[in-house]
Parts: sequence; structure tokens; C-alpha cells
Amino acid sequence: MSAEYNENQIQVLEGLEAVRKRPGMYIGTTSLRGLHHLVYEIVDNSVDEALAGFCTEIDVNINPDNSITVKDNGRGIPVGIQKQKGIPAVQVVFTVLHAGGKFGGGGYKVSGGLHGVGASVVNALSEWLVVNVHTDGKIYEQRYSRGKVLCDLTVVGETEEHGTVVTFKPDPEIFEETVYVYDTLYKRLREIAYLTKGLKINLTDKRDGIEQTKSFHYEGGIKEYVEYINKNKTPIYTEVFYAEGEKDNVLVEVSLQHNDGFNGEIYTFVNNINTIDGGTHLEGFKTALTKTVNDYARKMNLLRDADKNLSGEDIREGLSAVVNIKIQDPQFEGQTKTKLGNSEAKSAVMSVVNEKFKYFLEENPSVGKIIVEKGLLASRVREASRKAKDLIRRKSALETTRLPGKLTDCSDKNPENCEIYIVEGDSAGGSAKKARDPKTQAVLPLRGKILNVEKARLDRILGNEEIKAMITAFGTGIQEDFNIEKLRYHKIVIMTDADVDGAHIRTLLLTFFYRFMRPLIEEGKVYAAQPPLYRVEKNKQHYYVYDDAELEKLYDEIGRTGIKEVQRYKGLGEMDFDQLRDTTMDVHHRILKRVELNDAIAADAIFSMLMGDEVEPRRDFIVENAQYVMNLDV
Ligand code: TSJ
Repeated sequence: MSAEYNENQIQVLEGLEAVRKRPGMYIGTTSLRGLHHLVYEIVDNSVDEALAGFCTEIDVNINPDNSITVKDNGRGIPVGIQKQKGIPAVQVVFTVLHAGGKFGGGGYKVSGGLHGVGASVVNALSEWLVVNVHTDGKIYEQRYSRGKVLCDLTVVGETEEHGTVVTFKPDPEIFEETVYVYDTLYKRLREIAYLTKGLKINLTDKRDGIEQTKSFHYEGGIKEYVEYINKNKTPIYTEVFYAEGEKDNVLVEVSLQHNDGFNGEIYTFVNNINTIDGGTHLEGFKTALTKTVNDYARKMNLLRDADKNLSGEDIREGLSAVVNIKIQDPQFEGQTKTKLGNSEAKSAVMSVVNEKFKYFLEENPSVGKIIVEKGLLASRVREASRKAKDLIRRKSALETTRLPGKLTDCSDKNPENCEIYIVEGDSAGGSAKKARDPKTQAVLPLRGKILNVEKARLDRILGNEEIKAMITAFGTGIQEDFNIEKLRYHKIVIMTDADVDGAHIRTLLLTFFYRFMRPLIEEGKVYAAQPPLYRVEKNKQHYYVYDDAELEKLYDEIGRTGIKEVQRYKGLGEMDFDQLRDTTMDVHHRILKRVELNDAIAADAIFSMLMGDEVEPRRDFIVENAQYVMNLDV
């Protein structure tokens, strides 16, 4: 060891000793989180090299002893003597606490150009660390222990490669936990790969018995990120918008696509850090998106003159988006320092989105139309539910919510014991009233015609007398006011005809429940009755059959000869009340199908599709997809 004991060295030792004394100041925590943080600190340096355009691939290995190896194919950390300190630059990187590398209370590190930030902290907190630099045909090596240099930088071999390899073992004297979690590294490295288009990151676990490996490589970057977010959702157009640009030294990347859901998911990043509380870049994105869509809608006459502008909230319904910026000197605000404060970030994102998204809409007018229409629908629903809620509030303030006249209630007052049958049509409603158990079964007939003939608009649905009757009968209120404790029946049974109109009404009801009383579905309170399709009589015996396949099976069993009658029920109304009781309502014999959240989501998706103005495709769609509306009819 030839390192001179000069003033520089003393400073270095004092610096890294400070890191070991108060590790929390530098990496936040010495828990499992801090342990993983060490990996990110090292990887960040390779990512910077990739951003500078010199590195295309990074390997991260979890070794059998829970040490970590990070390798890149960049230029290699410079090995020449650094003038100021008189030692190789790579040694400076690992032994000098960088001013920019503060954590916790201080600022965040600045990406891009400032190499070695954080490396000395990792070194100080490692039991041992080895760095290999491949450059100019040689392999250089230096080793450290707990931040202290063990030997001078030495040439240990020859190479044709270029790049940097760092292996470190976190110090068990510092960390409460020293066992790495593959899944944690997996998620963060995948995120980094999405945020750095073209960069390939390989993660390999070499520990005994749990060996595994995974590669992350996204040529499309955040465009693929949005595709990934929407993978298990239903996008409402195929194109994914992607744009990048630069303004005032802020690099901006944005991508987005709408799905048919209601919740927007906008992920924002600054220098690869997830800004969960958003900030100026998010504000800029929202402002520009709202403006661009409204400008486009006006220009293309998609809004009527009387229409107000679409609100940002309505435009962002079902939006999946990623905003990724790189900025020189990020200012973070808020309790957890996860909210960006730089004002130049707002104007940079705005200018990129305003320009590029406008262009995208003009290039893809069909997408523009879909986005505007989705926004209009969202705005109608919002307005309608506001009105409906007002109405309900006023009502409950005025009267002691009288039960609707159409409702034939049950006598038991304990909701646990009670059920309500929502029945299509007055005549079926009549049979159901006779067939029910008056103690526990209530009946609410819906006049199917009205729901069926009316345009399937939610605002109209909320104005519909029967729907209003349902809201009062259930007693729960809707949306934010919804309270399942007040539910007057623990089972809600939808009983509709096994035909197209019946399917349509079910779709509307499920959509309504899904959007306005979702916990009903989530908590499994909604059921579909299963009325039979046929009644077959032979030798004074009768059989109820629920679909055509089952009818064929019955023929196979009992033979076709001697069958006295095959009655096909076109609707519930054709059934005698005692038949209805025996097959569909009697708790001992009926079959109920519990409605799953997925059924309701599917219904809702179909509903959205049925929003079109033309009647024909809508009918065709219902006919073709009746079984999806709920597999009642299968
Ligand atoms: F810093 C570190 F030790 F944590 C670390 C740095 C760890 C790993 C795995 C890689 C790296 C690293 C650093 N990869 N690539 C670089 N590049 C530079 O440090 C470098 C090389 C050349 C030049 C130049 O201007 O010629 C500049 C830089 C920053």
C-alpha cells in the first residue's frame, strides 16, 4: 500500500466514516429498502453512461453470497490520474464523498454527467467492493473494504472489451437485512428499462436453488410502458401516442393511450425517479392535454356550439400515460420530496404536448373522435349523477323516503333474510308476485319497453322511473353516498326473459350497478335468476330445460317418442305462476347465478359500445353477444 497519508486522504477517511456513522443520512434507511438502494446507486451510473450514448447493456447479478455485481459495456470509469487529488479518477469515484450525492434532507442527485455519485456511499457501506475497468486493452482493478483502499489501482489482465464491473457486499454491521429480494430488483430494473428506451438490462439470481434470469429491453421505451399498463385493459383505439422533445434544457418524453375504464393512471418521472405526488411536469401535461383535445374538438365540430369545453377530468377518464423528464437541477417539494417544483418543467412539457399531440390528433382523426366522444360520455355521466344525487339528497331531506308504489315489499324487516326480484315486464311481475314467498321476497317490476326503446344513455337511465324506484327500494344511495349498511335486501335478483331484450335490460342494470353501486357487485349481492327455456312433458312427468344443448341431452335420455308437449317459453310472462315459483323463485329449487365483477365490467364495456347512434349495429351486437352480456343464455 503506497497511498500517501496526506491531507486528501484524511479528508476522505473522515468523509466515508461519516457515512458509516450515519448511514440513514445518505441512503435513507438501513432496512431492506436501503439494502436495495445500494444497487440502484451503482446502476444509475451505468444508466447515465447509456444516456450519454456509450452503453447499451447492463448486467445485474445477485451472487450466491448476496453480493451484487453490476457490469456495463460503457467507456469504463476513467483510470487516469485526477489532477486535483493526484490519484486515479476511479479511486476518486469510490472514495470521495460527492457534494451532489446527498440524500434524505438534502437535494437529490443530478443525473447526466456527474459520474460516480453515490458510488463512494455504497463503498463505505460495503464489507468489501471490487471495481474492474476494461479500457484500452487492459483490465484495471482496485479493492476496498468498508470504504478503505486496500491496494492501488492495478492492471490485472488484458481485454478487448470496454466497460465497468463493480461487485460489492453490503456490510452486515450496517444493514439489518442482507438478503436481496429478486422481485424488488426485478420491478425497479424493469422500470428503468422502460424509462431508457433501447437499453438492455439483464437480471440474474445466482443463489443456490433460486437461480433465475430475466432481460428487460424496450425499443419503444415509455410507449411500451403504456402498452404494458393497458395490457389487461381494453384500449379504445390501437395507436399509442408517443412524443419527445427538449426545451430550456428539459428533456421531455410523453406517451398515452385511453382504455375503456374510468380511472386514469398517469405515471410521472424525473431523472428516473417516480414522482408519486406529481408536480409541475404533471400539471403541464394535464393543462396541455385538456387544451389540445378541446381545440381539436372545436375545430372538428365535435362539440356543439352550446357545449361547454370538456373538463380535464373527463378527458382523462380511462387515460394511461407516462410523463418522463430529465432535468438539470430538480427541486423536490412536499413531505416525502416526491413532488417536482421546477416551473420550467411545466412549460417544457406543455410545449411538447401542445405541439406533438395536436399533430397526432390531426394525423389520426378517428382517434381524436374517440377521445372526444369518451370525454363527452364521461361529462354526461358526471352531470347526470350530480343531478341524481341532488335529487336524492333533496328527496331524503323532504320526505322519509317513501317506498315506490310499484314495489311489492316483503314482510320480514331483517335485510339479512330479504331478497328483491327485479322483474322484466308487468305480466311477469304479476306472476312473480303470486309465486314469491311474501315473507322474504319482494318484487319490483320494470317496464322493459321503456328501458329498451330509450337510447341507452346513463343520464336517461337515471331519469328513468324504474331506476329511481330501485334506488329508493334498495335504500343505499349511489356513488360517494352509497352505503351498503343501508341495503334493505341481501340478495338482488335480476329476472329477465332469455331473449335479446332481456339481455339488453340486464346489460343496462349491470352497467348501472357497476357505475353507481359498485360495492353491490363487489360484495356479491347481485344475482341472475335462471328461468328455464323449455318445459317437456312425457308420461305425466315434466322436465324443465335451460338451453338447447340440454334439450338434446334430455331427448337422448328419455327418447323422442311419446313426448306429449314441448313448451318453449318465449318470456317469463308465458309461465304460470306455479311454474315460475318451482323453477325460478322457490329457494329450494331455483338456480341463482351470482354476478361477478367481471360480468359487470363486460356489461359495462358492451354498454359503452352500444352508445353509438345507429340502431342496427347495436341490435346486431346484442343478438351476437347476448351470451356475453351474461352467460345466462349459454
Ligand atoms: F460509479 C460507479 F462506480 F458506481 C459505477 C460507474 C459503477 C458502474 C457499474 C459503472 C459506472 C460507469 C461509469 N459506467 N460508465 C461510466 N462512465 C464514466 O465514468 C465515464 C467514462 C468516460 C468519460 C469521458 O468523458 O471520457 C466520462 C465518464 C463519466
